[in-house]
Amino acid sequence: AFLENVVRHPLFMQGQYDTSFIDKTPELFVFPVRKDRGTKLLSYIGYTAVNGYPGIGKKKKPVFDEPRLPETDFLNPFPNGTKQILDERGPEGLAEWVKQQKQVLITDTTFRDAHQSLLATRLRSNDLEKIAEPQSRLLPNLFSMEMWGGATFDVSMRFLHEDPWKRLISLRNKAPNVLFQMLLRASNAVGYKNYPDNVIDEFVASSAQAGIDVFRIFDSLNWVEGMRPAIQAVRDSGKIAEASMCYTGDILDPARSKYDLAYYVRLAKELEESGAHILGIKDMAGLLKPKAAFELIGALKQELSIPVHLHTHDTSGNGIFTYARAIEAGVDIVDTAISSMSGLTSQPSMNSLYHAMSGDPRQPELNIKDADALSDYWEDVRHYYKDFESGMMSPHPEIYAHEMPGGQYSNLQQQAKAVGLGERWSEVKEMYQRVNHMFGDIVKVTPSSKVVGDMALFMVQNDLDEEQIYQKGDAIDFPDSVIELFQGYLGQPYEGFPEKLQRVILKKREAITVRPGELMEPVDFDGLKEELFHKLGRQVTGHDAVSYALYPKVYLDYQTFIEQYGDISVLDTPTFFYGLRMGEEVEIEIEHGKTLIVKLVSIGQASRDGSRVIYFELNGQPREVHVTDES
Ligand code: 3PY
Ligand code: ZN
Repeated sequence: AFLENVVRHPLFMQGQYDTSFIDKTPELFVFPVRKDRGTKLLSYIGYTAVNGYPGIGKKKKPVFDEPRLPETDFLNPFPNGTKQILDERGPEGLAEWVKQQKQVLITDTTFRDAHQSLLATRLRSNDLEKIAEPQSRLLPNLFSMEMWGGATFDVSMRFLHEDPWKRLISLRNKAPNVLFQMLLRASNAVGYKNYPDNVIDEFVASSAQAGIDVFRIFDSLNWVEGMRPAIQAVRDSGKIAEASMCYTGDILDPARSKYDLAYYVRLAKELEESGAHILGIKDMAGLLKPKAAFELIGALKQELSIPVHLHTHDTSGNGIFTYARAIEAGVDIVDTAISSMSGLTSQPSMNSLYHAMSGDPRQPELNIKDADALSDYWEDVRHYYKDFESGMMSPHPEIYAHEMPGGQYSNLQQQAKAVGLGERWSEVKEMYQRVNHMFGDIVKVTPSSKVVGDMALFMVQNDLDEEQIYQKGDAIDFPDSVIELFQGYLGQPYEGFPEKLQRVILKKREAITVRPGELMEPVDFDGLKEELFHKLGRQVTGHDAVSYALYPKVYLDYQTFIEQYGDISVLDTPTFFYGLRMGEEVEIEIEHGKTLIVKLVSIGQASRDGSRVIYFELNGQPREVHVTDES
C-alpha cells in the first residue's frame, strides 16, 4: 500500500523521482483498512433496513412490480441522430439543420428537469441506465435528451451517493446518437454561487469531453455579462451554446411592464450577438401564456437568425396550448417529458403534444407506440420515488401569482417541512410572492429563486411582514444568501436593486457592480489535485478535482460515504431506499459479469450502545455486519 501511495503521488507521477517528499508526507504511511465490496454493500443494506432512508424514513418495504421495459432490438446498429449531425457539421451546421426542419423538434427532459421538478431530483442512475439504450433506439428523432446539470449534480452526490460524471459517461455509452443536453447556470455552473472563471472553463471542457453537446446557459438575473464566460467556454469546446433568457412576468399584462416584449427581444439579440448558436427561452415557472408565446416567438423569429428552443413547465395546465401557439409562430424546438413523467411542475407531455398536433404539418416525428412503451417504464419506476412527490394533484394556475419555478416547488416544500413550516406552506407561497415584489420583481430561477425562497421562509418563521423589515431591519440578521444577493455576488438584476431594501439588508457592507468572477482568484487545479490526493489517499481524476472545486464539502462527504459503503449505485432502487425484507434475496451486479446474491436472514437485538448485528447470506455463505441503530 505504501508503494502504491508513493507511485500515485502527483509529484512522482509528474516524473519527479526525488522522493524526499516521502519524509514530508506522513499521510503516505496511513493505510486505510479496506473492507471488501460485498461487506460494504451489506453494511449499507443493513443500515438502511434498520434506519430507513432520509426523506422516506423507516418504512416497511413495499412490493413493487418489475418495471415494464419496451420491446427493443438491441442487435442492429444504433440509428443515426442529431449527435451525428453535430459531429459532422459542427454547431453552426447543426443550427442550420434545425432551421431547415419543417416539423417541430423535441427535447426529452425526463432524465433531468422532469424528475428535478416532480421527484426532488432523486432519479438514480440505475433506473436511467436501464432505459437509456431502449430510448436511444426507439426515439432517434429527438433533438436532444436533457440529462445532466441543474440540481442533478449536487443531489447525486449529496443524497444518492453517486458520481454525476459516471452517470454522464455511462448514459453516453448507452445513447450515442441523440444530442445530450445539460442545464448550466452560467457563472454559477451547477452550483448556487458564482465561481472563478477558470472553474467554469474547466467544468465546461470536462462536461463536453464526457459527453455533453448542448449547453443551455442562463443567468439567474438574466444578466448577459454574467453569461459571457460560459458562452465562450462552450464555443471553445466546439459544442452548442444555447444561451437562454429566463421568462418572468407576463408580456400580455400592461401592469407588469418591467418585462415586456421589447425587453425580451432586446435580450435575445444581445445573446445572439454574444455567440449563441441557439436561443433558449427558459420559462422555468410556466408563466408563458399561449398568446404571449405566439407573440414572443413571432417577434423572435423575425429578429433573430438562430433557431429558438422553448422550455416551459406545465404547472398551470396550459403547457400544450402554449406549445401549440409557439409552434404556430415558428418555434424550432420544444421541451417535453415522457408522458408518465410529465405534467404539473414538470414539462408538458411528449405523447400528448404528438396527438395535439395531429393533422398539422409541424407535428413532431415520433413513433408514438414506442413513446407510450417508454412511458410504461417510467409509470412503474415512479412508484419507487413516491415519497418525493410534491403532493400536487392537479394544475396550479396559482403559479401565475407566485411564479415559483417548477424545479423549486417540491424542493422548497421539503425545505419548509425541514424547518417545521410544513403546515404553513400556503403562507410560504404567499410570502414568496411578496418577497419578489420587495426585491423589485426579479427573475426567479436557481440560484436567485433560492434566495427569494430563503427570505420567504425566514420571514414566515420569524413572523415578519414587509413593514417590519423596513422598521426593524437594522436589528435583523438576514440569511447569508440574501445578503450576498444584495451585495451583487449573483450579478446585477435588470434595473438594479431596490435601494432602500439594499441599505437595510447590507448595513455597513459594500456592494459590487462588476462581474464577481473578475474579483475571484483562479483555482489552482494542480494544487487542488495534490490536496485531494492527500485527503483521499488515491489517484485523483480531473472529474474529482472539478467536483471538489464546485462542492468541497459535499464531495468529501460523498467520498467518506463510499469509503464506508462502496459504490451503492449498483443497488436496485427499492433496496437502496428500504434495504431488504426479512428473507428477501436480491442479485446485485457489482460489475459487468460479477453478481452478488444477497439475502437478509435476521436482524439482531440492539445492544446497549445502539449497535445491531445483521445476519446475511452472501452467495450462500453466512455473513454478519454491525450497524448503528439511530432510533
Ligand atoms: C436549475 O437551475 O436547476 C433549474 O432547473 C432552474 O429552472
Ligand atoms: Zn425547467
